[in-house]
Amino acid sequence: MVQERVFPTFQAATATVTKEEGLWLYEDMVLGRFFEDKCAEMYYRGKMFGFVHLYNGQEAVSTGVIQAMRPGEDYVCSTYRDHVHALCAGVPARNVMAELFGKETGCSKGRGGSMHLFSAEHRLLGGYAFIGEGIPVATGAAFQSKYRREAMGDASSDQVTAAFFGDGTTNNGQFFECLNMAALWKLPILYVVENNKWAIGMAHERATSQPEIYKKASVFGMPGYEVDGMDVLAVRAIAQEAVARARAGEGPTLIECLTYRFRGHSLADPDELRSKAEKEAWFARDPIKKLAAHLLEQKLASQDELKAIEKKIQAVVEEAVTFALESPEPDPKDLYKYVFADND
Ligand SMILES: Cc1ncc(C[n+]2csc(CCOP(=O)(O)OP(=O)(O)O)c2C)c(N)n1
Ligand SMILES: [Mg+2]
Repeated sequence: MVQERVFPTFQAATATVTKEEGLWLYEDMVLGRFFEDKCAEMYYRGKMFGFVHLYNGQEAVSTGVIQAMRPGEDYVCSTYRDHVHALCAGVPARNVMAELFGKETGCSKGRGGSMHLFSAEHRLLGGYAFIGEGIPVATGAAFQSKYRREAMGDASSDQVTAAFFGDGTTNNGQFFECLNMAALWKLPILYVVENNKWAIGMAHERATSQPEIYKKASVFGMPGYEVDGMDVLAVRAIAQEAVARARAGEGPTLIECLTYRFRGHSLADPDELRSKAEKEAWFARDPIKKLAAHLLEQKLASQDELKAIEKKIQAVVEEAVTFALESPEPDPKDLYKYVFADND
């Protein structure tokens, strides 16, 4: 039995969060949760095809990082577990849902599906089915921001990139190669590890010689942090510092968020390998409940305000389903459309 890691402590009371920010963080996480619960329902009703990987439990990571950036302007690069990153980046729920249904109105025009969400407009660089595939793409995006600014003299090119990926992925080569280059060239990027302890059915400690991933930053001369990934205020505080450093030209940061997925690896996974005790311990750390408790305790929100947000988001998700159901399928005559960059 492997010992649970001791969480770094974060004094939530010291986090300066205004009422407006607190409610926005809450709304953003509730959107992620409700959207995904609806995905599960729709998947089991046969409305989606292929693999669907949900993010339930990990919402504080996506919200904490992306809301510390300039969503829609800065770049976000995801994995196959990409729905919530897309929503946080500002892709409308209806276009994400339509994509999952394979419809023409989806953000990837119905050609991508769950694992390949993309939106140039929202600077979402994509979901990627191969693990680690997004890391070099994100590193390239960070390079172009710097190159435009420094080599081409475009002062407005100050965008920061966030690359999200899992614990298992940090054992792949791209992780090491890209961290090396990003540190060498001081690229404006956040490498965000969603350490949910598992890579499908492989426990992190069984596959990784040094399970404390943030420590790997030091060999590249890069700052590395571990953070309670179930606490959106803690994640946001670390991300704000990293974004400020990146924007100031001081280079990349590795952030290891300790988190947990509340469901199986994908909706096709019976989730029989993780113990009941482990799951229950992590369910008790639900990031949405944690933020709600903080907002209530600090008198930044009332129960009624939180309920009103939930009601509003429920309607957004219902509307997304109606939109997706009523949207047309791609036309077979357009099979070769969007294959090359000149079709948009
Ligand atoms: C290059 C590559 N190798 C293997 C796989 C099969 N695979 C899919 S998900 C996964 C585990 C990834 O775990 P982690 O990085 O921890 O992400 P999580 O699913 O926990 O978010 C693996 C090995 C893949 N998709 N791509
Ligand atoms: Mg994992």
